Amino acid sequence: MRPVHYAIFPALLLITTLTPILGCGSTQPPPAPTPEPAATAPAPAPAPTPEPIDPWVAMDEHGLPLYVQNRAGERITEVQPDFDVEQLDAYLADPDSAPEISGRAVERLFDLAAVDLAAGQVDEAEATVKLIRARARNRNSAYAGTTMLADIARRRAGDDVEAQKTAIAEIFRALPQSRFGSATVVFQVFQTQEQLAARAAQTKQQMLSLETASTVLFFTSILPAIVENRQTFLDAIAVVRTEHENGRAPRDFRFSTVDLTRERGANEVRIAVWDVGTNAALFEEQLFTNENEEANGEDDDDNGQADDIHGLAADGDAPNTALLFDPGEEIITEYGPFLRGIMDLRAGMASTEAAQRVLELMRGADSVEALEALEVNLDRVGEWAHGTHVAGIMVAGNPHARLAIFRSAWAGEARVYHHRGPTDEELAAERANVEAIAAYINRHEIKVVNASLGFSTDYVEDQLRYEQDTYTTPAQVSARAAVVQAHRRATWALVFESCPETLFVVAAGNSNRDVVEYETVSASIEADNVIAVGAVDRWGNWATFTNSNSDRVEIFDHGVEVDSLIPNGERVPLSGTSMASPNVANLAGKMLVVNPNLTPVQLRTVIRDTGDEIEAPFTGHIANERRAIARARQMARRRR
Ligand SMILES: [Ca+2]
Ligand SMILES: [Ca+2]
Repeated sequence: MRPVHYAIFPALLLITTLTPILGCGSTQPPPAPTPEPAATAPAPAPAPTPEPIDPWVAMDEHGLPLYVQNRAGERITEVQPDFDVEQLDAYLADPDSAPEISGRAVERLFDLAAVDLAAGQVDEAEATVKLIRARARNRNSAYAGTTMLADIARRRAGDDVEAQKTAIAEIFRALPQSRFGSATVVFQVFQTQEQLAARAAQTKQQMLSLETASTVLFFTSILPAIVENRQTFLDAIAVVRTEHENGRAPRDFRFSTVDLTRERGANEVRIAVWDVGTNAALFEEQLFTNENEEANGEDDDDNGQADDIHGLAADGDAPNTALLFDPGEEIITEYGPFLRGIMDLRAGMASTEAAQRVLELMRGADSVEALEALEVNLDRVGEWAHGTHVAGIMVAGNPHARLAIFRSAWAGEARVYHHRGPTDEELAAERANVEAIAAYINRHEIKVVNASLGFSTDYVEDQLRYEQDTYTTPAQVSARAAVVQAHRRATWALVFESCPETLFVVAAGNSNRDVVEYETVSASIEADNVIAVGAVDRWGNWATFTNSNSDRVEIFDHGVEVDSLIPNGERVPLSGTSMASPNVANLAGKMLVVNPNLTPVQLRTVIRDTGDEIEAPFTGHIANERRAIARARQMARRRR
């Protein structure tokens, strides 16, 4: 089945879930920071006469799978020419004969498996999932497709419910415990047929394309059988969960942390959180302060920014003193208690208690309108809390850090760009905001910046498909999304290049994808002063949601249920690469406290070289604070 956290919560896919992007540019250097790319919106369609027929109407129970099957086959050839679709039967019979499969080809193979399953061809569907598990380049995919395998097992078990339960449990038992929670997602999320119908209807508001058609297929032909037998699945899951609880727990990874509170002769280090808003009041003791600026509405230090005392609010209209996004008292009161569950769901972890409470809430929203209104409000709460949580992780155990805050409201796309893409004017405004932040970083010599935000072409495409008055074909959607993404890529490359003395620590993203294949911005941008950070769970394995790439994502840190502050001063454990990244930024800040002369390249090299290697089948290193800080001290002594 498709990566569920991607398919299930399109509107919850925020900056914390860097959804993937189009094309494959692994060997291309990031484009030079140039002026605006030629952003040509496709010409609007001529006024149609007579009234055009909605293409979705032709997609009945026969048309839809046929459409998906044909398009998916074509797409595989397009995205991975060395995967010969004509040879699919041979690959299914002998997975070792297939080439390693790219992420985009995996997505489309899941489409083909869904078509088979919808037609009752369980053997073919099963073989396809097994091919993916064996040959997907992304090692997290070695555990993919559990939902589909479980439903196949149920179908084969016949009509006896006990036999079905036993068969399903067998599938879940085969998973490592660390994969269990995410594999059970789909059974936890969808609870009524009305919900499925609402999702399908929502998708049909978008343009017909392979992506939207396969989503509708999923909601109309795969999930109804699962929802119908939901209790059987839940019972089977409960059996395996009990076995886990009673069995020997896998050993926790020991994350190394260092507290510099008692450090003698410590140097102050300036760091910054670049996010969707942070409650500065919680960090009063250690805020960076621009001494040449006062809160008087005027630009006292003559840098073009009024009242930029503790940072910049780069969202176009908020004053620089409003560093926290405020969704309003009412929304915080009503939806604040759901924060942890919101973040769990964004990371695809639906089986937690917190996520279950959100899902309970969503169960009540069985119309498209109700669902969307709810999701927007949940998103707002996520944005209210996100930056503060990240900042809390950045400064933990380091009272010598001085924190500057950058607030970028445009990064929270689900709120700002809901069912539409950014206009050229908005992209230009983003660029101007980002340039102002880069100038601030240089002017005030900020040494470490954490950016737990990112952009993907796929996400932009998904929103553009709602703009059917402007974009009338999938090719037009792709072309416009590519322009948007190229613009943002150039923007971030410009930041990295223009601040060479600063280390940027960026989140790899939560889409369980390869950042290079999907051209995730900014994690896929290669620059000496950037570290892209992936997330590991408590056991030190790749988190089920983490993005990856064996070259570009070398460093991982704890990113599942990481405890930190939210704006009202409470502490809440949240999950995402957004939480892993500030753990590494925290370490870089501490290294500069003991050795202020380290360059961004030295910081990056030491963090990588002193890390703990992650066990196969995964790649990369987990940052080790104790060893990295010891090495930083050693290098300072050598210098003396
Ligand atoms: Ca100023
Ligand atoms: Ca002022």
